[in-house]
Amino acid sequence: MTSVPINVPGGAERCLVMGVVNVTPDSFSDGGMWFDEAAAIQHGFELVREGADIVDVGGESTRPGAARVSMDEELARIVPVIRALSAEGVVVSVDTMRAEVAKAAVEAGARIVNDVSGGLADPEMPRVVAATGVTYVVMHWRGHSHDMYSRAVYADVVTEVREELSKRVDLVLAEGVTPEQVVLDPGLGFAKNAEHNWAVLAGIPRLAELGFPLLVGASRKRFLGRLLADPDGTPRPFSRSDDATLAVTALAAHAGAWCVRVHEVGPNADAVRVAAAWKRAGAGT
Ligand code: PMM
Repeated sequence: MTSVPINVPGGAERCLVMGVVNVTPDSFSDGGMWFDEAAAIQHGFELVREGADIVDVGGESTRPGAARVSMDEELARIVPVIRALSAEGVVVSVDTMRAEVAKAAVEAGARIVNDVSGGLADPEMPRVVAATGVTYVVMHWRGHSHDMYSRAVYADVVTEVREELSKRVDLVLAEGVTPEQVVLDPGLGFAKNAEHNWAVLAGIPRLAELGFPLLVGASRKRFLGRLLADPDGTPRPFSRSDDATLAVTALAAHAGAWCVRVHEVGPNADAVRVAAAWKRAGAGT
């Protein structure tokens, strides 16, 4: 089993694009749209046609305030989708915090475990990832969604996210995960308010100093809607914040992100190519 899909086509020259398939009735940005199995599978293939290097399949919403789903429900939602996409050669990542779900997903063909809790929600997760040898996205996380904003307290958010991620890396490596398997993610919006998210984005070069590929998930998040609020303060709905997502994608790719996790793949795939061309020109190649 290959580990970090840095080798997926184009990965060396440009930031990768991870398209999102939320097989949930209640995700923040696309809840309900791909809840039906056939619709989810079709959407995954559509994202690949639009330029996704990776398709991230999740069965549990992590939107602020979300309640947890049972493991059986999570498995039933995602395993058939992962199996169908993987069977056709799609690089699939599974968005889950549960070790047993990760194991079943890898058995169904997933090549990346995207654990928004970075191994904190289920202590078995690093061992399962170590045993399977797949890529492991370790995201910065301070607690489950139902009360994560109470944990959004930082003196220096970039320094603290960096230190906390570094501790998670030490722990997962101690459990047998290899450094080549690890991708880090600062977890935009997870126990972070808008100001924290902007600081984290500006801090990408400092987070990259940890020496691992970085995944950035800004797509359609609330901090973009807040930035683009009407004069009366009404936040821009996520459905009209895709252009702002694109701007973040271009800037994050230029700052050195390894991959961006997005809902609208086509325009973001264009944006990472723009950033790559800009970088190449700057490097004189
Ligand atoms: N964000 C969401 C879900 N999964 N995974 C990673 N690695 N990084 C993220 O930022 C992230 C994630 C929540 O977004 P959605 O519900 O709109 O998909």
